[in-house]
Amino acid sequence: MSISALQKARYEYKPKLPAVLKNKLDKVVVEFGKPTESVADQAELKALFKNTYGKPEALVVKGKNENANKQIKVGVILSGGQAPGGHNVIAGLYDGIKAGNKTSSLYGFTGGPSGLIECKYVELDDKIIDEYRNTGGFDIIGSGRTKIETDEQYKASAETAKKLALDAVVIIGGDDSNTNAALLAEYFIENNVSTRVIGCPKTIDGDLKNEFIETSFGFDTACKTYSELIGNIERDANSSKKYWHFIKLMGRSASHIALECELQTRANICLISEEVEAKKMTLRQITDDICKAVVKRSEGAGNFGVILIPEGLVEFIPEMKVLIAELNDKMALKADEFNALKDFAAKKDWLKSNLSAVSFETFASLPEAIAVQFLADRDPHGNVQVSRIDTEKLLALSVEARLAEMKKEGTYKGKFSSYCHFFGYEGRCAFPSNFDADYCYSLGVNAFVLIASGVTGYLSSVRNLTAPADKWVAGGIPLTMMMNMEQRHGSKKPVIRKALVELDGAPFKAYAENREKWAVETAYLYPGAIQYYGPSEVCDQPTKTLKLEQK
Ligand code: FBP
Repeated sequence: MSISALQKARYEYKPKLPAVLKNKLDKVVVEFGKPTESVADQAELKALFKNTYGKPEALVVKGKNENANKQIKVGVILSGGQAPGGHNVIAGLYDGIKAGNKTSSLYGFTGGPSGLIECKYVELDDKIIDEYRNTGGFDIIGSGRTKIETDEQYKASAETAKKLALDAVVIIGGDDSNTNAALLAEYFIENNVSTRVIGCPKTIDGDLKNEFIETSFGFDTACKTYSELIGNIERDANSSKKYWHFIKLMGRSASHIALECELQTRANICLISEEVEAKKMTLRQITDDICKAVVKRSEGAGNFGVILIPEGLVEFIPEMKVLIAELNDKMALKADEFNALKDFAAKKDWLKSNLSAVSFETFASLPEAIAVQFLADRDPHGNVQVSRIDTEKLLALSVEARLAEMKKEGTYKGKFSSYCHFFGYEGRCAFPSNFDADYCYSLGVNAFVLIASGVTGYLSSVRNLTAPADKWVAGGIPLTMMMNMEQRHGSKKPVIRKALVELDGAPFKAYAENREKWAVETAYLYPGAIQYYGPSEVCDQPTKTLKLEQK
């Protein structure tokens, strides 16, 4: 196999670990804290998770662990969208398992959760693991978005667990996948399956976080990759001074990626979905705000600029939010009827009699090319696939139309020419930054410690992440602690609550304090490419979001 020079060098990189995980793993145990409660809907969740609700927090500390050297069998699943560092979680888990007992086995379920359901797996060995250390991607075993939700799927998962005599399954995933991990842990206990279930917090979106999960892995690398590209575009825009760039950034509902990239690059405008929702801003108001900045810059800096747009924005614009919620419900409840409709015209007709008048009006006001995207297939969790809606184009068209009106009115004299970009897939499989490489490897080793401690229904947690890795704190957080009840597929379901951008949080405030200046002046920052080798202040820094949150 031919490999790049960087890949070869990254194979040799030794991820940094928290001090406690550098001990021999039979010399660490977990210490339990107080029982926990879910973030909301305690009674409903307690009833649904009879065996796993309310478990105590776990902290990894020094101590003698007699179980660490037992021979065990563990299965691992990569679930959902790719995030840099997934391979290192598996490498850390593998190294932990083998350090405990060389005859223990790690099975990688292929293609995501469906691998567990269909019992499709590969046994991971030194050769496979060594080929993927410190590399991006999920190609070691592949990923998938199958949700384990039907009785048959639960039964099949239990059969696989029993057939392979698994001591544990580790699910590496985001909020939805870890919700699945919680349900599976409960199902296994309820059905006398001894396999334990441990989750790992993955998602570039950065929305799986709380007091104990400071960040999900992949967010750091993805944001740094996008910020490099945004910085390059800013320099290009500032050189030619003739284009406005509308850049949509992945992140699903949460605007964490857009906000982090804004702090790293100081683009002229960064829309924050959570603020749009809080201020109930309509598409027209958002358009007017952008136009104000375009006009001001046309009178000073020039006819150019850069705008960052979180991919979930449409879901937060009040009229669009109502429309999407109605579409989600109707498309789920009358799926057969909807799926039988032949073309867009037939679907529009059907919507006229199935949506409220207001929502139908909103739908009809969208350019057809964009309206079609609102009707695309939902993901297996029932969410609209926001990455498929060209919000950046919707905004660019809307701004262009408004500026044309303003020109007629004589309130705008500049020239407006726009380019649209969408950065998402570009950042999900980058070589993990040192931060993500270290964090992920630690999460993997820590997952083994949790397994060896006999817990189930826990999320591997490594925190104190703005300190040097040596000072990171390892532990486990009960999955039910992060859950509440939400409307999904037309009914209420237990789910891990998404952490959206907090408008009174330090990262948003850092932007809000500067945004008027950054909109009008050209205050761009050019972060450049991720550096893997060199001084620590260049190579090992966590995100600005994390630093501001932990100040
Ligand atoms: P996860 O939530 O599974 O981590 O996925 C994150 C994400 O990259 C989102 O930012 C994006 O909306 C979505 O995946 C795209 O999904 P897909 O990979 O199926 O196109």
